[in-house]
Amino acid sequence: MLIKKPSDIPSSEITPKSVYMDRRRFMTGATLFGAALATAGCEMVSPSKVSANTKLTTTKSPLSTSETPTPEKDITNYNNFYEFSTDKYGPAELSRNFRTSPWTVKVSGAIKEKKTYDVDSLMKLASLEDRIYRLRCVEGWSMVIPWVGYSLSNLINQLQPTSKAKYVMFTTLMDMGQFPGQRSGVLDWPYTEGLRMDEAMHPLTLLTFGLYGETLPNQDGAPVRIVIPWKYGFKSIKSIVKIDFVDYEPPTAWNKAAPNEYGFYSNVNPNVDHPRWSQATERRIGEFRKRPTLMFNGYGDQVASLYNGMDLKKHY
Ligand SMILES: Nc1nc2c(c(=O)[nH]1)N[C@H]1C(S)=C(S)[C@@H](COP(=O)(O)O)O[C@H]1N2
Ligand SMILES: [Mo]
Repeated sequence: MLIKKPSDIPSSEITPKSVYMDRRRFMTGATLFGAALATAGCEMVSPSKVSANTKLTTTKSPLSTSETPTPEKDITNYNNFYEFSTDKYGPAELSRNFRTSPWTVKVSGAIKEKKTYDVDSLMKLASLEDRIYRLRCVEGWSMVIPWVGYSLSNLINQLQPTSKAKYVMFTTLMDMGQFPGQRSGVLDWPYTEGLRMDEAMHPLTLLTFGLYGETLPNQDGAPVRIVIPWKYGFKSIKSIVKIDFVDYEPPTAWNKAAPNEYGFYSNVNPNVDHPRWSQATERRIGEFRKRPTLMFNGYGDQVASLYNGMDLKKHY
């Protein structure tokens, strides 16, 4: 976000179809190749990411938008995931061999009992829902994404936070070997994010394991991420290994990098401009004409009351 002046990304700049079609074809080929070897009894080659395309059993959610989801090829080829690359088209390629198994998530801090979940058991903690949410990137583009997950409140309730739990802090995996971006100083790694307790408990806040009915592609934050649809996309932290309950406002990656540009709250707000560009409009990926950006990304009816009495220009 510091790198490119992002407000205007014409949809023509999204990877030309031929490029990802080729990539697709290549991946299908690789999978078939791997399958053939497996049949022949060779254990050496593991074709990339069988686990990234596992079908999930889900139910529909009344919290979904009725808007048409952005095509999967855009959601999975146009990414912000700086641990892999600051180039939007980089993560799809660079994350291909990312290891999401085994994967554990540590929960600690002001809760009844510290715990380490295997991600598979974490996924089974509540029933998975299809949640179609708008995602508004602070750079000025947006998508509609059919996530799969359950409200984070399900986990939090099970953990029984104590009265000292005022905020929740999330941390992404630190692993320079797998994340080439972590060898650069573009952000202070590991990426961290945070929510106030009432925000974390809000039913819209989704502990997310999949999209388009399958487990998360690596570039979208496999195996588990958070999605907070009324906040700018960078709050929706990917590939989480730690959830901590604390009594202070947690440091967050983008706030540390540019505090005057990215606040802790980062609620989508068309009336508060980024210092370097307007936030009044956005470009929905795949569309030509810009749309007006909606207060709280259109989720105001559900979340505005969380901020009663707060000056949202000050708490940007
Ligand atoms: N760990 C981590 N989480 C991250 C990011 C990142 O660079 N690292 N980018 C954020 C930003 S800026 C956005 S817009 C969304 C993009 O999610 P998507 O690529 O699945 O659409 O992820 C967010 N979560
Ligand atoms: Mo973003």
